[in-house]
Amino acid sequence: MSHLFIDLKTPLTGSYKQPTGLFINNEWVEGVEKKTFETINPTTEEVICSVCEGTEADVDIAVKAARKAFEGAWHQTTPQQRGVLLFKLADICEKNLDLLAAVESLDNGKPLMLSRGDVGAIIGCIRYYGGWADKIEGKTIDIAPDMFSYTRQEPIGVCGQIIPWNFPLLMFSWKIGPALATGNTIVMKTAEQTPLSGLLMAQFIKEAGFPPGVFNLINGFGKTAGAAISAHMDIDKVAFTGSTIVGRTIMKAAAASNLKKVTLELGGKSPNIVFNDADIEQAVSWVNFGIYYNHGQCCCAGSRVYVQEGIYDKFVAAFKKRAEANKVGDPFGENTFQGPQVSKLQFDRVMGYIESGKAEGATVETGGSRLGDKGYFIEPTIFTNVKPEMKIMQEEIFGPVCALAKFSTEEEVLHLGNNTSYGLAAAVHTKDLNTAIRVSNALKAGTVWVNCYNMIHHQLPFGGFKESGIGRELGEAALANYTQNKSVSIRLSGPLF
Ligand code: TXE
Repeated sequence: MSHLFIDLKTPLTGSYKQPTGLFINNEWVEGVEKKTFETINPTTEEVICSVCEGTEADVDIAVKAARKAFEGAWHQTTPQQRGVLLFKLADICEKNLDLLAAVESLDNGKPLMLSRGDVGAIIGCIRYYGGWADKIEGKTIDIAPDMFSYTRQEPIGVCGQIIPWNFPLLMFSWKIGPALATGNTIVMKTAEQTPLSGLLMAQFIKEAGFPPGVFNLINGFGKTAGAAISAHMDIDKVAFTGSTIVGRTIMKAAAASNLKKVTLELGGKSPNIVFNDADIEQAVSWVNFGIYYNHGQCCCAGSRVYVQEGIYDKFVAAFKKRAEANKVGDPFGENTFQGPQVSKLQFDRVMGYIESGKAEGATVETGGSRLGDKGYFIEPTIFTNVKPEMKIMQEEIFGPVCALAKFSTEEEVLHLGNNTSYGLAAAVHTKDLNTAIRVSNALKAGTVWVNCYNMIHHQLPFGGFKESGIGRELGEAALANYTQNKSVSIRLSGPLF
């Protein structure tokens, strides 16, 4: 299997062994069709390496391994042992923090300081769900004197998990944590743009001592491996994070196959609202962080900014200055805040939105162009005078592009904020507690931040209202996605009726 590892280098850690195979039944294998695909460094536009490509036949083999583990070794494992394995995995991630962060930055383009934050977050998430493993409890329910009834929270079975490229490691941990804690087995597909960090995680899962077949990883494309997961007759549940359009496809495939359970975490166009009484300096920092964090490639990015008329001019001037101070460049460079977009396709998409904003008559306050001529870098861009019907105010751009508009009343901004098919996140900036609570309650979003942004935490449920998704990840809420209730009723001795 040595040909399924190659020597790669990162500027932070020097050389290391990168797995490139598919990970099935705790073994590294080539795909049945012996295909490979390249992963590109978005900073240099050069090929980093090739990895094996899995297709439908590989998904099928992985599902068989996952089914066997689910019925066998994993079923025999106690809840506490499952927790201990997750703690071990978190410890291994902690030991390899620099490597995981560097590989993430290499493959995805996110600055090292953000990758380090992501690795810290995955360690927290995996430990959190390790803690839940032996705390999944049913109830006894008294229905009649001669009956004894109780409920069990049982695992669902083999879970398909399809994840995107914007937070490869973080999405990995959000998916495996609750699934493994509750006793399920997994066939995961990572995103074709960013396969490398997931492969390291598979290696660490084996090192932690998880039995064969509990976790299986397929590198591959959506239309082949991803579609095979969502249509598979022996996968009991599919969890997906990605675009709304693919989310619909997955639901259709689930409905047309075995009605597997579906949870979806999809796109957003989140409103970030700044009232006249906000602390302007603070609000500017959070609005900047809300849209430019991870280069705008966040499902919950605060991409629609509404500023009240009393502070509008002052806010726009300060925000422009702040955005222009963001350091854009090499992810491994010191203090870099924004790296390249993940791929040529995403770069072109975002540039297309910038062109549409210009063509529709919005004002480019700053940015609006490519940065440099190598790597998929885009200037932090602010559009003002953006009308509600413009594409840049309506659609998810998924890049460092902020659409900003003025409002006068609370009623008006609530209408504007909620006037979207999405409902993932929202934020409000104000010093008035009444306004903060009233507006938070009225915003139709799964998460609302007050005087901050992007404050996601593994203890708090995260997910979408409306077309932003189905189900909640993180927190205790995520356990519900991976367990099913069984009611058991025992008739005690006594007369029959
Ligand atoms: O997403 P896709 P893309 C949004 C964002 C972005 C747009 C397109 O607006 O600009 O989506 O990005 C797999 N069956 N988000 O094209 O295609 C795919 O291989 C099964 C928001 O990259 O949805 C990858 O693993 N799976 C988002 C995953 O789906 C399929 C994060 C996501 O890719 C499939 C990413 C199919 N038919 C993009 N087609 C978020 N919510 O954070 C693709 N995939």
